[in-house]
Amino acid sequence: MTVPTPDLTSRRSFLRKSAITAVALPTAASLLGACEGEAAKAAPAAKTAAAGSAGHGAHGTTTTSASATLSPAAKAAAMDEMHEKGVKSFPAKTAKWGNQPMKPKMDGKVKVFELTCTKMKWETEPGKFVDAMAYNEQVPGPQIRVTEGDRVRFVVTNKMDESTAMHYHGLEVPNDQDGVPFITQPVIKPGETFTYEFTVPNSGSHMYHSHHNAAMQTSSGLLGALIVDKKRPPKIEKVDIDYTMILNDGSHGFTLNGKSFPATEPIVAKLGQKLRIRFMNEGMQIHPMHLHGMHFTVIAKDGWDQPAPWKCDTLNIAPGERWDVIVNCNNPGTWAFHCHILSHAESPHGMFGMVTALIVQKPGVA
Ligand SMILES: [Cu+2]
Repeated sequence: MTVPTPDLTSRRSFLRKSAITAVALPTAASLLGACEGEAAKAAPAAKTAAAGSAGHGAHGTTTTSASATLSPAAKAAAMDEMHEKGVKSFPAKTAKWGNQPMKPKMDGKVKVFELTCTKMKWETEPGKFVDAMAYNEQVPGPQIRVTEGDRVRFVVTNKMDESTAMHYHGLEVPNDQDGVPFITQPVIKPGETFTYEFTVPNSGSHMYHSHHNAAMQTSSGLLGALIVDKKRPPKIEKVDIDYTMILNDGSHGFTLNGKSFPATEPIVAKLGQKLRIRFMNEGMQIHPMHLHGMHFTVIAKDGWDQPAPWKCDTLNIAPGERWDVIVNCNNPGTWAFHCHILSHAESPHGMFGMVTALIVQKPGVA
């Protein structure tokens, strides 16, 4: 995928060049500490923020003997260089994507989804491997898409060393299929398989996730999108691009679909296309998602149609919520798209975490 190079100001470029020639600037990373190499760029900030500190401002404040002697202009240039390096590396390559569409096996008219839970390492950004719990070795788990009225069966096998259970968040299933240990079912112990089966009752953007030791299991990756199409979708739902964005904020740091900037996935649209975004928050914090250059038209909350579509450019996604929005991609360019709790998106070392871009391509661009 080709991504247009972001438009950097000539002033920043001048500062960087002049600092390098005038004061023989060492690498920005060595000056501000901690950031050796491509991989470590945003990791310290993400780690700090994930640990519950304010995040922003926690890094880059350590004065080394080298940086103490720098002029203010050189310090500014060093900071700019790190920010530029992060942006230029977007979208950075990592080992594997989660949230991949899953095709069911058919048993007569029943759609069967087999999901296996394992512990594994997951690369959230280049070189940063975190401890994950995953369905079918994906974080988020495979994207499951069915239609209202479908008969579905979920066969969940636990190959982890702790128990689990699976809940269908947003679906109005029969009580004994709700997936809450000791309320509606026993736990699925290590080595066991549990089968859920029901007729999909309501449409919309929903989720499946662990409901056992969930603050740990869900933040570690036992989650996925469960999209239920209407039998007869209304005109407003006829779109060119249907994109699901799952937010998370636990032990993996601040992630969009299991990845942190600059390893997040850009959304690429052609000028004039209609884009649907399904926001889903599987984390434990709120995330006001903000798109530059174009507004959202909000059409559904938690899978339920809004009485009338309404417009905004910053939409707060609380834990457990799903919001469906339409974006008319009528403004060409590469547009920043990020959480507006800024400590979830940027540190003195540059952008990290919940940042991606919507790229609206002019006609003729491949
Ligand atoms: Cu946020």
